[in-house]
Amino acid sequence: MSEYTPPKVWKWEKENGGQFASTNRPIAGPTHDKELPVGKHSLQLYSLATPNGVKVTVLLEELLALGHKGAEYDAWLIRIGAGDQFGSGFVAANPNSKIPAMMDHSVTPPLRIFESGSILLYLAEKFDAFIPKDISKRTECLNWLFWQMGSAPYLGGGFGHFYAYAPVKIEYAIDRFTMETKRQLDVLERHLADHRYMTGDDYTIADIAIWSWYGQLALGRQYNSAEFLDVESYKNVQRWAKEIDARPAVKRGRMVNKMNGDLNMQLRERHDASDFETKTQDKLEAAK
Ligand SMILES: N[C@@H](CCC(=O)N[C@@H](CS)C(=O)NCC(=O)O)C(=O)O
Repeated sequence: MSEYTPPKVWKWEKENGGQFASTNRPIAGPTHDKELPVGKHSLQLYSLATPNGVKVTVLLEELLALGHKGAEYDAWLIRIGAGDQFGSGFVAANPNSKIPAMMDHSVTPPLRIFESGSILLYLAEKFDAFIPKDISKRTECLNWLFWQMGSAPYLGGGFGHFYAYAPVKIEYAIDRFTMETKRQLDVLERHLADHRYMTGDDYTIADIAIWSWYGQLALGRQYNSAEFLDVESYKNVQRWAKEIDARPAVKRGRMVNKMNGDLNMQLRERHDASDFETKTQDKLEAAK
């Protein structure tokens, strides 16, 4: 391994290489003026179908499936590879410049909600759904929701980054984050051995948050790493991940703001429930 001696003061002198290098900056704030579009519904989502984005669209589709008409939403595409998250309108909605961000226009002035965990909690409380009422179950739901928020950066920013995206394969970094990712999968494996869902019998925002990252990892959809991590060996995680994956609202939620994969699974923007039938990318391209 080549040695690197850090200078006394770090300076931003070059792109660090690897995927996403062009959007990485050591400073916050907007890079350009651009207002966010606003559609017809109260809830306006600005996102992309990464695991953090999918959490929110799955919950919105679940709320709609339960009959909560107020959960109708417009989902606008934020192309993070193109730097849309640094537009002035997006930064006003989320000063952290990361998807997902949401605006609720049903309150005056419109309310901004950022951080996917905060958005899940906001929607669950707003519609009184997918969050237990009983204090002990509710606390357990929030325990696992915050567990996901604190743990996934080791999976995504650690394991995913060094295994799949970094310009060089560094054994030390891959070992360290593989160890942690497998430990986290084992935390879930042990818990799900005697719980159908994360908080027991009820499917909650904790499942939605954790499934989007760890469920999809177990189903082989992240970083081309299924064999490397031996995801099949986590039997309870597999059972839980497949059960959630089969929910129609989860299938719809995965399609929203999706930019890659099968064209019939990409609904790049969603403004109406009928868009799933008429505006997937295969149909839009066939109509050109
Ligand atoms: N803790 C944040 C993380 C959000 C996040 O990391 N979003 C990524 C995509 S999954 C992003 O927008 N990256 C763009 C960038 O870093 O410039 C949340 O859960 O909302």
